[in-house]
Amino acid sequence: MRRVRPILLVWFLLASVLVAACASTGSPAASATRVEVKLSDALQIDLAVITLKAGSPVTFVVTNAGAIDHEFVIGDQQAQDDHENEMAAMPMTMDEPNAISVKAGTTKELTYTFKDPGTYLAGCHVAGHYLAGMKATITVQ
Ligand SMILES: [Cu+2]
Repeated sequence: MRRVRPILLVWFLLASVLVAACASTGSPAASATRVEVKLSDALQIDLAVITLKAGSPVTFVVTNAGAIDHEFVIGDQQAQDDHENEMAAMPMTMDEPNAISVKAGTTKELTYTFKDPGTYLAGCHVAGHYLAGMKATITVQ
């Protein structure tokens, strides 16, 4: 007479899995969208996602797959031009809120929040790289 209905058991198991999944993403850092980025010696910046949302943090996980150092600088055209001029005046890469230098063969993270929708660029300003086309377009909605 007494039987556990299989459908209830399935729902219970599903609920347990969901609760476990949510519990593991509790910290604020983990709630940022993560975007894989690859920098290469072919002077390319490959972003896994190029359309992002304004107002929420994005963590760029940037891997330098090359044998030389590169940079990952986020910003609008003006910010890229400014950074290009800075690097021309003093070719020393520094980490800033919108920029990281990534040594050959390493991976580094940069968390950034785009405040306003628009078209942005990611660029590398190691001497000659940006002008040679080491940039990518990011659309923020
Ligand atoms: Cu570069």
